[in-house]
Amino acid sequence: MNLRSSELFSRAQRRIPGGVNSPVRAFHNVGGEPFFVARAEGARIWDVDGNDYIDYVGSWGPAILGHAAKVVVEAVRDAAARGVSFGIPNPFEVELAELICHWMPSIEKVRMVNSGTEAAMSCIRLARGFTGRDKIIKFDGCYHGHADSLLVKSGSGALTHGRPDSAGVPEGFVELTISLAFNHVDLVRKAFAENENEIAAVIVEPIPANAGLYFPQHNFLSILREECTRHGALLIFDEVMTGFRLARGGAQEICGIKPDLTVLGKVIGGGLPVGAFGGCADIMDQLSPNGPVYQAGTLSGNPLAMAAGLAQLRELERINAWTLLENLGAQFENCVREALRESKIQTTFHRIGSMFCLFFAPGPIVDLAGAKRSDLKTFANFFHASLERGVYFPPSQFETAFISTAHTAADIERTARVVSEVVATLL
Ligand code: KE4
Repeated sequence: MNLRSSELFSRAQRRIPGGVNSPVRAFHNVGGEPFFVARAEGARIWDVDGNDYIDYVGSWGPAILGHAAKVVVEAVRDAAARGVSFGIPNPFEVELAELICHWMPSIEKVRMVNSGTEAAMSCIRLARGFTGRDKIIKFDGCYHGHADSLLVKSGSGALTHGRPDSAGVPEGFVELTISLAFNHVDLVRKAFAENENEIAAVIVEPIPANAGLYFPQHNFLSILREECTRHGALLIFDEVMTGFRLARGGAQEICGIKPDLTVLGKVIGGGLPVGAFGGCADIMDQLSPNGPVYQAGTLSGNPLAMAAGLAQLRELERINAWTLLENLGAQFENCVREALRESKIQTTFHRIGSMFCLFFAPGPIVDLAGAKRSDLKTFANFFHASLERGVYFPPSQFETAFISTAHTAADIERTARVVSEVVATLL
């Protein structure tokens, strides 16, 4: 038993709901108590009990360069010495906005906020204000943060804790949100037909990664694009996880589809609290102060977060991180598939770039229903056995793991050995 973490957790539970500031950290999906981190560097984290782990959570995505990346730490240190918050326009905001618009051409204007939740929530309000319509379509298992209108059949922690529809969300809010099975084109067409001229937007994770990781099938995303255009609804890509990770231009660069609005977060803040949303100028100009859609934030465009995000994104480009991440991801996939080859356990391994998920369920898995076939008890045993061997995967079957540019071939080979050892114990 890790005494220090356990002591901290019992204290935390007295003053913090569930002992955590975000539910998925509580290990409820895998059982046991969370460890407390002492420090992290590169692909490694050290807990307060003296254990160290190869980290495949990476702060749930932001640590794409690994932890405590030199360029990010120095940028934050330099910015902090000149003041940590102003509430006044600062040059970093302009530089980051210009970089985002350059890398993601569908974004002509962008507004900074402080989390992915805030970005998605604001995007929905903007879509409703721009179209004058109230209803939105989302997809079962996709997670867009915890704004009321989006906590309907959500993924990530809501799914992990078996409450995809949260308490406290008024029925009236939920009635305006239509949640459909991902990859089911017929349901999308039916929803538009039954709600003609009422759908403000379709919001989607282009690569769903909050119910584990699975992929759009048979031109699903291009059909969403066509249907939105045909019916005068806005297409919103939630790229909080995929943005600037899967490619310099995110998932939309890979699939070649131009959404009307994009939600961003995680990587663009270098680990500091940042979200953003952007898109066509004529839509974004509906936002206050020039337009009628109100949205604001004391810490939006905070100089430290902007400096961290700029440093991280510029470093990604300098080292051509996307090629490195694809190579590391491909090596990881080869090693893990080899490790699983002899196993009798039913697993389905999905990877795209530096994002991966090992389902303890038979394939194919193309939507939430498929992900929910997973054997959660076997996943929990896999998680803990891997942790005991120094490998930290996300503490939920309904999450996606991340490789950073700080992971080495040796880390990956060691991880594959651990996976091979662990699955042999799972019979
Ligand atoms: P935040 O409010 O947590 O910054 O972002 C919400 C969000 C929006 N959209 C997507 C696609 C997301 O994945 C997220 C947040 N991701 C989860 C991990 N699956 C955050 C982890 C947590 O809730 O602690």
